[in-house]
Amino acid sequence: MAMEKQPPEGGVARTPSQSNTNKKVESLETFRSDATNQALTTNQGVKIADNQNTLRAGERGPSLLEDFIMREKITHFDHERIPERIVHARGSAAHGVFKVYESQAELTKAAFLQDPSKETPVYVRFSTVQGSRGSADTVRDVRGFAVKFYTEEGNFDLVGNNMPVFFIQDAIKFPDFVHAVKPEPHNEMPQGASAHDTFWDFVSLVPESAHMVLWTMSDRAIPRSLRTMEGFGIHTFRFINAQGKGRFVKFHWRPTIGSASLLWDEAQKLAGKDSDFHRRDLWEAIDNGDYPEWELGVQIVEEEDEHKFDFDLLDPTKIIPEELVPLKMIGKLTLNRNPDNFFAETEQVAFCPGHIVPGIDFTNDPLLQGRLFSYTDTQISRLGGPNFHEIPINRPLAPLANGQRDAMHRQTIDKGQASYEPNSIDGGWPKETPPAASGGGFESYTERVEGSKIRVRSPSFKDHYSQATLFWNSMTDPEKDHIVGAYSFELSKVERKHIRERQLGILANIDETLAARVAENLGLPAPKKNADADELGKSSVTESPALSIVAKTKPSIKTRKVAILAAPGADAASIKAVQDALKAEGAHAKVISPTLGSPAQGIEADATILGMPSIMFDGVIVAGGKDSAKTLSESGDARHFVLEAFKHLKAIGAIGDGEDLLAAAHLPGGEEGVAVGSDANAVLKSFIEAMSKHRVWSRAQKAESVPA
Ligand code: HDE
Repeated sequence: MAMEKQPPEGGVARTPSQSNTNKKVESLETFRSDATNQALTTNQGVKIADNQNTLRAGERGPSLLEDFIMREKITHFDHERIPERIVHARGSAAHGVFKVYESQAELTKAAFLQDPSKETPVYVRFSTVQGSRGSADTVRDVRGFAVKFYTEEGNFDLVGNNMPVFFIQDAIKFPDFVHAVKPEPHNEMPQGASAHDTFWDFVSLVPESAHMVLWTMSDRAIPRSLRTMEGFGIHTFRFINAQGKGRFVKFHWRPTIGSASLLWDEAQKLAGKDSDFHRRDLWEAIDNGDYPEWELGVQIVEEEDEHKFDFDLLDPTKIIPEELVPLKMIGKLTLNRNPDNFFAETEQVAFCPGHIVPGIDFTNDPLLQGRLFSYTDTQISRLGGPNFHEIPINRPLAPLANGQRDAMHRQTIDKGQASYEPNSIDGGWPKETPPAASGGGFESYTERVEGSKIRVRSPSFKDHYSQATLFWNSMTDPEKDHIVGAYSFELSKVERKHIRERQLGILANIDETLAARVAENLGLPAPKKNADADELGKSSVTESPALSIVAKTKPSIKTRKVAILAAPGADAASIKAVQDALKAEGAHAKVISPTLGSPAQGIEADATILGMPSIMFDGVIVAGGKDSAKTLSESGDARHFVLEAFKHLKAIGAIGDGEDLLAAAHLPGGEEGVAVGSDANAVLKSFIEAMSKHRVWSRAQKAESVPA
């Protein structure tokens, strides 16, 4: 029998300092089941002799109710699914570790932020928001970026997104927002997309959404990879140090390989050709040893500076521009292990913004305050009761003991008679731990609060446009074009004209040129800014390069994917040269051929042209060899492959006769980002240089006329 016994849990006296990374791994290992060399059994441990046939009365007779083996198997199967998450249903996750660069004792007493030699285990789940569990990865949507730190002082969940702001300011609006963005209730369409009437109806009526909607219409909503996304805690939190001093903090995750996005055309095609595109990319990167990494950055604001900004720190629709408060990088997150079982780990992991540890605390952000309630509540119906913390992936590394008992699916066998505190029967255990500079019990930060019991929005939350304008002004030209394209695409799908017009009004309050460009595509008159829009507030920062992805591109091709197009008769030497050069740069090359088999001596095709189209790669190189070039030039699929790569602004290279394919596809040589020639090394040099910029932006206008 494969299952192992549960370890003892409640009431075990262990000191907090005992734990380390290995313990988490060990504690999870205790629950892992490996059926190697195990007999097939029922859930009661009875060995099964026949797993092929139901017990029946006679060879051709009816099945018998007494067949406990068949009934147990089918009953369990009937209940395999649990409710998917109401939002963020589609997700992928991985194990990893977090290490702080140096002690952050001045800022916080949180134990996992003190010692640079210590590794804290983490489990990180990325997700889309709108679509159901089986929806496509590359839809236009916000991405969840949820990190569970298994610290020695208990679990800390940083449940963030890949955008630093949110659609609404108050938690009470969340069900409205989610009902509007989810597929429409009458026909359950569209899946995984916000391009429909109810979403735009809601956001055009709720101007506080303007800033975040602009982010979702930007390239941030179609990341190239989960590994190239930034992450944000969004809300302002607090750090508290050992002396009890509190400071405000915003959390940021920055990918070390830099940020990159898809183009909208690629994202849409990928949704059909590989709906697991992001999930696969994350899995393969970890499998290949290309461990994804992010730096943790913090923006710190002293308490006395709380009111010095032109926005409210408690307003989750605002960023703190880095020009006002720079990012301080304090540590690194590395994802280094794929899960063993999707359901047990990724589907059952339960995050909650309320899971914090001493040294970290909340603020009064009204969105955060509502979230503190919602997440535990949702787990109760999703995971079947209040014992979800006992599921292996959710168990803290820190020892736990309390008087909580029973309930659905309780696994712990609590010893002793006293499930209350104080008690004199079990020696008074478990007992409170007074707060202390380190290792003490959790103590909420003391904050003076006074006011009337009222339902109002603070007037300091009323500026809905100036940071949206800041975002728009900080975009490069191609990014602005993409934003115009995204609003135009989405609003063109909205059936009700009055909704399109109302949203254009919001855009005019952000930027009249933006509104005019979208209006033109919708065949509507360009609206003017509302007379009072500027009265609502002004941003002291008017441009912030940190908000642009293109402006921050890191020149590297590390972990990027390159297709080497080759047909039978290809030149093996040039293929080998390409493979070696790309490997040396940390990129991955795949040989793509019209059919599987061997296009050149000693070279095997990794995939077919139709099986792995150009949208799955960051660049394409056509191998040399006369026969190969002839076959490729005559193939519509091969011509489409390079045309599409050209349209998507990817680096293209052709060695020797390989250039014939570019000519057959009517791709002129000498274009920026198109390297051709008989010297493989020279071609590779320019190819690598072009690909390290991720895309050849200067080609954008020309690419528009390419029909691929
Ligand atoms: Fe969530 N959110 N949320 N959210 N959220 C959930 O919890 C909720 C918000 C975020 O990978 C749910 O376990 C409310 C902001 C992520 O498992 C639910 C409000 C941010 C994930 C819930 C918000 C997030 C969730 C659904 C407004 C970024 C996926 C399933 C007050 C800072 C975590 C679940 C994972 C999931 C409620 C707004 C991020 C229903 C009420 C803002 C990354 O509890």
